[in-house]
Amino acid sequence: MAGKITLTIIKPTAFRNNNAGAILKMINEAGFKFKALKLVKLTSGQAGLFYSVHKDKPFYESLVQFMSSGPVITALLEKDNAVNDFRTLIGATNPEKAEKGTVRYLYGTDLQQNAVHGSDSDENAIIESDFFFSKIERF
Ligand code: IDP
Ligand code: MG
Repeated sequence: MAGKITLTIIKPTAFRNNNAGAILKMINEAGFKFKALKLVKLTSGQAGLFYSVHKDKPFYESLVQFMSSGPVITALLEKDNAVNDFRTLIGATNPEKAEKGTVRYLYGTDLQQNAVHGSDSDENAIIESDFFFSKIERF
């Protein structure tokens, strides 16, 4: 059975461009509940750890640099079928290929600066939630 949680990050450019409020509203209106939420600035070490599955990809260094370039909002979200429904809400990785009306279509500026992260599996949703949130930060 599909899990009920997923982890998102509103990436530095989307936050800097004042799109966080609109994105959080879309997330809420799509039926996700906030179980945890905070504003943080990652060090490059922390961003590197978060994206370590991509460490052999050509875009890794640049991604790590980008993700540690400014504050981000991260949230633990709850909904039935959370991982898949959230990826539908945000659209394809490349904003140019994302469906109209999706978060990445609306707020992504390029393949790297694509506005938001969304977990890719139930297993990674748990790992990523544990990366950001302690027990007393969850509701
Ligand atoms: P996802 O975020 O849709 O799950 P992943 O393949 O897991 O996509 O890639 C993680 C992040 O790395 C993407 O959201 C994007 O910011 C960045 N990225 C992915 N592929 C490329 C690329 O080819 N060039 C530059 N950045 C990329
Ligand atoms: Mg991914």
